[in-house]
Amino acid sequence: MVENNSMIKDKQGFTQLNMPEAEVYYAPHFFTKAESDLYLQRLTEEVAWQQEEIRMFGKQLPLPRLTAWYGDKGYTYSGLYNAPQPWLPVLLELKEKVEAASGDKYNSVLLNYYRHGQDSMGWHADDEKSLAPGIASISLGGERGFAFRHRTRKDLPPVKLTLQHGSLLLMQGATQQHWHHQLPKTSRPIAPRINLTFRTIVG
Ligand SMILES: O=C(O)CCC(=O)C(=O)O
Repeated sequence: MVENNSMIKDKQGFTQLNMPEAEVYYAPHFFTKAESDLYLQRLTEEVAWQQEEIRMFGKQLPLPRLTAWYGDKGYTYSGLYNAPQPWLPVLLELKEKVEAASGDKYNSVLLNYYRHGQDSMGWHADDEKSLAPGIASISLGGERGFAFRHRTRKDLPPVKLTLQHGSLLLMQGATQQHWHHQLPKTSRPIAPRINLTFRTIVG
């Protein structure tokens, strides 16, 4: 569900969000309910989830979510180096499906496991020089709010959506240069959620 946005284009079940200087497409039912339930179960069981820590305010703090990094190349974000683990069959299957839908090719995937509503991801852009602009984001499990805000144009309202079980969000073009995004905490009781962002590390 897209809250305060008009649909400006439809391609293969995708709605393009009305965001200047961005190319963002959302398909709420990219996977069927049965497929989504099965992928959620497989990923919960098969992925080597880790509790990473980051240094903030002079302290080592646990990230408010579990993470895992798979693919051909390692990746550094928030000062954390993620050594790649070899692709699991289930991840290669998902990679093929999102590549066919987006027209992009990916060589790695970051997985996030949000155990409850207090797990979250703060405002950021995936704009590292080592990343190609196209990112494909799959959501499985408890539905969570997600928001974009323009990095400099304060006249533009934030764009909010609910990321549904089995949905696919494509962030392409100049999106990361001009917009930040976040997955805020919620006080609602909420089922665990898995997010996969397929990415391309260049160089
Ligand atoms: O869990 C989400 O939907 C957000 C993930 C995200 O922003 C990221 O991995 O950069």
